Amino acid sequence: MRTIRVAAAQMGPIQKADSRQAVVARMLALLDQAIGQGCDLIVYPELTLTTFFPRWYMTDQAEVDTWFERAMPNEATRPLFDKAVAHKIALSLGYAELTEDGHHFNTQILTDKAGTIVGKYRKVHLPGHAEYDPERAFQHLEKRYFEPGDLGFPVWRALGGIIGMAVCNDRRWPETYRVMGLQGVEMIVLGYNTPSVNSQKAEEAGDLRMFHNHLVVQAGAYQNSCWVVSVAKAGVEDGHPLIAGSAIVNPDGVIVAQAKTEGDELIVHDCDLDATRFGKETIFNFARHRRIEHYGLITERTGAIPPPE
Ligand code: CDT
Repeated sequence: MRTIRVAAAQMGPIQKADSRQAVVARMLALLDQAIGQGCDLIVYPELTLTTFFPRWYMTDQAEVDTWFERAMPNEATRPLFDKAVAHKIALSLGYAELTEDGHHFNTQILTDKAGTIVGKYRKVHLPGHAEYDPERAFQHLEKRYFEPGDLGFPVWRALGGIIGMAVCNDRRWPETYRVMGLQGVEMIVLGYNTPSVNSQKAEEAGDLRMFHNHLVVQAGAYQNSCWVVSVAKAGVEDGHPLIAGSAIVNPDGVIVAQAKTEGDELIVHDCDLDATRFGKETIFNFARHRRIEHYGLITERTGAIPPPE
């Protein structure tokens, strides 16, 4: 058995007015719980340190940049890294990254147990729109504030296994999992901020949105025979509700732990990485069964083109 004891650290809502320090205090409380339960890794959600600011339309780039981190760790997050190092627990968290040369990414990082950042992922599938959209019930301006990730879908040898990352909307795309699956990924950690309401379809049921949330991570886990740790920022942020439902999914696609609340909540599971072997060596033995001669359209074509009438 190669077991990683994982803590999925669901965060409740973060209001616009909340400081980074106040958020980190909440993260530290969850970290304390994870340490108390002997966890190897704690995973926090997408844009953990702030409210989901892409719902707000901004025209002043200086204001936009206040939501971004110029370094990681930085003054606000240093206590988190220090505590994690002191207790030998690895961290993964999402934040808005502003690079030294002025690029903006929706980023997730992975540290080892010594606090060294061993992996960085930048969100590839940016949902939403770039300009103010009066037709929507509320805005989702990720295409305005972020550039698409420029690092692909790498995986890293860490914590005795092969680990990859994704961010929110990435989880809805099978390509995300498969590119990591083709590198032998054994655990994918990801975070999300998913509105409880469809801004373009008010009648869409909340139950359906939760069904889709779980459907995609369960399918990704099963079809690539890997663990998926899927962590929400949840609850009502300045009047805007986000779904909860953080889950740890096993390589059979079964949810083995799930959050019960819409607040700060830790769920923990012992994930045996050797449990990924059976699926990878049988039904999803890629080398044996994949037929890449028929998959060309996946990378040649972006949008769907139906055949002529
Ligand atoms: N944060 C994020 O990627 N949220 C999306 C909602 C997109 S609605 C325009 C998600 O896939 O959950």
